[in-house]
Amino acid sequence: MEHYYQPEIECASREQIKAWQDERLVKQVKHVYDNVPYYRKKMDEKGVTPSDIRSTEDLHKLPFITKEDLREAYPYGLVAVPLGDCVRIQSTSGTTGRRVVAFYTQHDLDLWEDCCARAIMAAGGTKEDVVHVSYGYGLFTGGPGLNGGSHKVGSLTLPMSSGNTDRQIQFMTDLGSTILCCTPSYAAYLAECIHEKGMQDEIKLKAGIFGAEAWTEEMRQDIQKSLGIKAYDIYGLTEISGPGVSFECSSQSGMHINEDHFIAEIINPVTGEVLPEGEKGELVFTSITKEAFPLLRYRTRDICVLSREKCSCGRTHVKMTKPMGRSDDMLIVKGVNVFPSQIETVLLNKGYAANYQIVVDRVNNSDTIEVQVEMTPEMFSDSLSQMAEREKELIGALKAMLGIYAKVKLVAPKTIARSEGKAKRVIDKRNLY
Ligand code: DLL
Repeated sequence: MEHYYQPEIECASREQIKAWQDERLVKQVKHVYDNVPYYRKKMDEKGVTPSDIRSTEDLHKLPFITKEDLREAYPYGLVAVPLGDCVRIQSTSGTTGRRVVAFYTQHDLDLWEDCCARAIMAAGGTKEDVVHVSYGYGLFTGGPGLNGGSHKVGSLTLPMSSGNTDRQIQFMTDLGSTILCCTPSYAAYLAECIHEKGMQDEIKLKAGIFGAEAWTEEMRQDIQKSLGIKAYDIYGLTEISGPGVSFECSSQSGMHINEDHFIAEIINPVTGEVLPEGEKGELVFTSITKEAFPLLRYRTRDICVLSREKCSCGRTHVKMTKPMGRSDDMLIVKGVNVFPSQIETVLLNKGYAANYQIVVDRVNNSDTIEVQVEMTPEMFSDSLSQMAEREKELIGALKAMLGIYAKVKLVAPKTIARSEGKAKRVIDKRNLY
């Protein structure tokens, strides 16, 4: 067994996991209270002191941290160690005006890379593998995280970063990449290009570790089929470290959360009330081992369900479902909650690829939603009446899924821009905020 599969941790008993969490939580709350005046004020306002937190049962007493807090405390307000002890900064792209800057000590980087190493090993990675990392490098956590994890596993690491698809394919075939790490939308695009070049028999990939954006089960099946691999999901967020907060194992049925480092809760996003296991709600994380940027009860906005059911892989850490959308990315169209993942499910079930864009607008005080979908090359040769028939069929299927009318516009193959990082699926023109 390789070093970074850590059965003594990953398959520990629930009692052992709880004991680790209790002990680390108490220490972490004190660390934050003593060193982060911003959070100390929040605790004081709520009348909570570190001595009130004796175990995970007391977690609910602590105040939440939200993206708004991060913005208010930007850039250094939540750092819990002297800046001289920090060795790295990572950041989100900030495309929604919400740049997040996270800080790491060397110890934090080590633990983060351990988490990514676990993810790679859970996808079958060993030191014999060639790990092809096509997540962006730089401020984005995807490249650096998987790169560090791959080193820890001892795999030969290809730090490709994103972009230059021809070069990606060239390296992949020349060097015999066996594990591909990138966003699922980029994996789908790479697969498309590999098939176009007729090079599918020249690639040696056996697995992919795909995350950083929502993707459906249907998209997994498509990617697995077109690349001839097993596709594993990986989840994480900059605020809590980056990729590897949770990852899929061989059972491909939800992602194990690294519970020795992160305590997960599910809350009602409206009331903040903690929900029992098995209920759908917003995921909240408390990082119990981080030194530089330890967030307590951080509201991720990701909606999912937790499950402690026995996993066939033997790991005992709690599993989270794929995020079913974000509470803040959820579209409300004509008063109805619409998640882009619901639309993707319909499209893939109907034989389309995951190349689509959702355009929401408001005309005469009424919301409109249009789904632009790329036809496959085979469909493109359809007659106009066949196309009209296809649009009608999709409108019906979308209505059944969403409960509202969505206009459908079929567009020619390759007209929707491909992404090398996270795909931009939604254009909301309503300016509601
Ligand atoms: O996306 C970290 C990451 C990199 C994860 C590479 C996996 C692989 P951020 O840019 O801070 O960090 O974005 C975090 O992306 O709150 C989710 O909404 C979304 N997200 C991340 N992984 C998944 C996933 C990285 N597997 C935000 N499925 C999170 C669905 C995901 N959404």
